[in-house]
Amino acid sequence: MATRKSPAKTTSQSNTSREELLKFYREMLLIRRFEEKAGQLYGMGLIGGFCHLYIGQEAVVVGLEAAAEEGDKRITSYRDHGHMLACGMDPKGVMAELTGRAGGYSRGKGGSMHMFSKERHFYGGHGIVGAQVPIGAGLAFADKYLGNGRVTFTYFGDGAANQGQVYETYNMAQLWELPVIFVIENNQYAMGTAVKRSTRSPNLWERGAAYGIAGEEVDGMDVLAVKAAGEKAVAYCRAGKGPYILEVMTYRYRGHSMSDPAKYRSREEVQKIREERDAIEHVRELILQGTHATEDELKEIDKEIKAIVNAAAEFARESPEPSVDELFTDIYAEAANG
Ligand SMILES: Cc1ncc(C[n+]2csc(CCOP(=O)(O)OP(=O)(O)O)c2C)c(N)n1
Ligand SMILES: [Mg+2]
Repeated sequence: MATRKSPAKTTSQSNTSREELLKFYREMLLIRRFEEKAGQLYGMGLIGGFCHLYIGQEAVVVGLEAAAEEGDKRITSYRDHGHMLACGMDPKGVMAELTGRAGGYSRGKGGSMHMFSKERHFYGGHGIVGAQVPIGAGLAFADKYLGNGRVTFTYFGDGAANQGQVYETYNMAQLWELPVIFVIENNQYAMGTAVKRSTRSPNLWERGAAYGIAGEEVDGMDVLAVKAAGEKAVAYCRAGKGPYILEVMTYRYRGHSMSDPAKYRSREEVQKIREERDAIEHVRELILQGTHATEDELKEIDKEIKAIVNAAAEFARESPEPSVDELFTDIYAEAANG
């Protein structure tokens, strides 16, 4: 990724209000602090199984959610905590699910990778790499059938972008002109495989051209650029022109999951991106340079966010484990007419 010389290069900066910058700052910080806390709880043995943190990628979901409207849908992989927080799910319910407690979104039975919210139109949380991509197109198919003008954000990683089912989905989505935005979160690595080691065609969004699908690359460390690209993609889909691909260039600071020895990259590489490209730091600079808020006001926001995250962790720890009867619930769906 190129080094950001100055925050002034941001495209849509002049149209950005104080309120919006502060909103982005708050939302990205909530994800970062929440994930740091999840990492701590994992270290304490309070979260079991796998836990994939989103630290470093915050601008992707926050920017795209700013382009979404009420009723639009989202679906993603196992790296899903940020997506849930950004679409308005309650941090308490998410943290309680991570810790396997009854107060969680799946009543403690799903964990990190299996959470859903009908109210917030969040369709998971999928542990099988790429599995959410055809499901995302299916959601968009339903919306097109119903003619409700909704758009589905279908997120997947650079590693998933090499999966066959992605291309079967591209074909059908373009054939049926489905209102789906395929968001490739290119964080440069799959589990430990760098993009350049897994593909000779590094521009992943360009693969849509084989199906006639439009798309573009976006700077995923710049929340304003992500929002602008998201608005363009949403307008395209809502106009009935079919699917759109956004390849959002980002970076994850932590390991693939909590149990990753990270031998495939150097500490210096991570440090350099944190120092030069961090998305939260970028917005912080814009706020301070534009005198939209003082250091003290930003510290107040940091405090508020920490309190929200601490309350979520407290709620999770106090919530009971699911009762044994829950073993037999949520297995079959109730038939709508029966
Ligand atoms: C079908 C399948 N194959 C392999 C795995 C193991 N696996 C889990 S995550 C992952 C890497 C995916 O990388 P990417 O799509 O770039 O997503 P990221 O983790 O970077 O968000 C792999 C190979 C899996 N869960 N499902
Ligand atoms: Mg990846």
